[in-house]
Amino acid sequence: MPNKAILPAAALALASMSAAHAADSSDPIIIPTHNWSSQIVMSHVVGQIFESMGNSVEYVSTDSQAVYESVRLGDVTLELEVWEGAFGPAFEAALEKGGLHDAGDHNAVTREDWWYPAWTKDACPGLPDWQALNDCAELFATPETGDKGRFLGGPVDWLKHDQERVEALGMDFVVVNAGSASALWAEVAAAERDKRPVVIFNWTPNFVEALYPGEFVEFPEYVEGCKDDPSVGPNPNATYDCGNPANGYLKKAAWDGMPDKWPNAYAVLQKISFTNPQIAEMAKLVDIDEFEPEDAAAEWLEQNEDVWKPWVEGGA
Ligand code: TMO
Repeated sequence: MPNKAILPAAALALASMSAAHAADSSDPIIIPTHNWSSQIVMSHVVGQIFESMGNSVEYVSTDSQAVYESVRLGDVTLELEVWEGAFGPAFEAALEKGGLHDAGDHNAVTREDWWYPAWTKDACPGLPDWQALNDCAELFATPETGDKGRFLGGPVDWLKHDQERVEALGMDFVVVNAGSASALWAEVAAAERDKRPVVIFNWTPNFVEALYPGEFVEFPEYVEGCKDDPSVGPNPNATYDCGNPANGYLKKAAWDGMPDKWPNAYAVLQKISFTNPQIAEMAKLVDIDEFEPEDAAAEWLEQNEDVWKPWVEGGA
């Protein structure tokens, strides 16, 4: 115990020198971006942190499911937002094949599911229960969906399996996929004028919660196996007969070659951990304040030096 404190000064100096001399490759770190705002801004936030350390960075727009294969193969270097609900299965499949690894969790709790703005509950007071929603299906009917309710889901690459869920639970809803995240917010804004009931796909952390109070629909609780084992969940003959995890993880993933090729950037990646309010703020800078993603990132970095500078300067 006492000896531990008396490390020779020379050994200490040597240890810190060798850490400083393990230089990052001058090849660009390749950061994939997707089709929702917090992920795009966070990618630029982290890219700009890497640049502040002398690294070069490239951004590539990538499909949010296929990206796990790209990280595994080293075509892109990392992924900053692995949402359990949307990407847990793709991430875990790539983990099993090998080539990428879990680079740690953000200090955030995520949820991705069917959601409605508060006024919807005035028309359908049994909410947030999913069976109450189903009993109100005709309130959500449109010419496009006949006498069934319309659920506006996210872009198809988020693979939410909403249609399978509707069938597994025998719901009177039709799933329509939005072409982009902004189409989801436009739907809520249009419905607000006459307080029309709507149910859309939404998630947290997001900027939406600051703009529109609302709630997630409570489906049968997510349990392990519900998405791939028919016997799990209330319908013994169907998969996807449950909601998404209500307390999902948000992880970082990295290519297995990153620690050797960019040791300093990798050390920072391991320390990076954003919270729900920080992630919501990143989305807000784009979706409400209308910054371009790279400017939103610069703004966020300027306002949050106390958060990220210690990751770069703090040493071990
Ligand atoms: C993956 N997402 C946050 C859009 O649900």
